[in-house]
Amino acid sequence: SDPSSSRRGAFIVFEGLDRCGKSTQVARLVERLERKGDRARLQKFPDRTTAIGKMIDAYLQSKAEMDDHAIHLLFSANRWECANAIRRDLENGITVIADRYAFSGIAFSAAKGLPFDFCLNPDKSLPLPDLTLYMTLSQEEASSRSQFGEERYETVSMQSATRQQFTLVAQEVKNRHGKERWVEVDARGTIEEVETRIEGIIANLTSQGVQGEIGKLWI
Ligand code: NYM
Ligand code: MG
Repeated sequence: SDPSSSRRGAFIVFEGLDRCGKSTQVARLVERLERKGDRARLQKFPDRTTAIGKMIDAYLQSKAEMDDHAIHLLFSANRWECANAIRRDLENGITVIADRYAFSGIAFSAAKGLPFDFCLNPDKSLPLPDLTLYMTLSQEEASSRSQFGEERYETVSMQSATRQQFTLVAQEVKNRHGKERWVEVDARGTIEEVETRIEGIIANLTSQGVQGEIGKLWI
């Protein structure tokens, strides 16, 4: 019996407020893993390419209006339509790196005033991330980055309310799934500096994979 055969790919999620550098880091990470010969896949949320994703995209660009509950459920549905592919890839030994996940779903919707439990419930039993990296940056720095303010939610007041909700989400993850699954990363500094921090945190997960079954979120 070869113990390595029971290992699966790691499911790693990047979270944070808008313009904290997530997408840049996620893209560089997947590229770096592929260059090393590791199998890795980037999963963006929202995935704007699907039918549901196109509705979300129109909402975020203020080309469509929608009830807060309805758009919340669409963000969740957008994860559910990708859930089987994530599970399959992890089981096939592929590292899945997600740019946002259910944690953004709760934080942004709860920041608008929806009840926390309502925000959490639709994502129950989605694939559980093995690790979430929460990238932190002051609002002054995030606001000064190019393109801040382009989309819905990119206002200082909304980001500040979402930041508060993210602390509650972090607590919920640590309570329900263990402290080790949520790690904060300082997103200040150059792209290379942040990249080095991230690399140090995830090196073992990406090179060795994970033992054990894929967990279920919030279960
Ligand atoms: N967002 C993202 C939500 O409000 N709920 C969700 O479930 C997800 C995944 O969409 N401001 C928000 C956060 C962002 C916006 O994301 C678009 P991005 O990463 O800028 O494409
Ligand atoms: Mg954005």
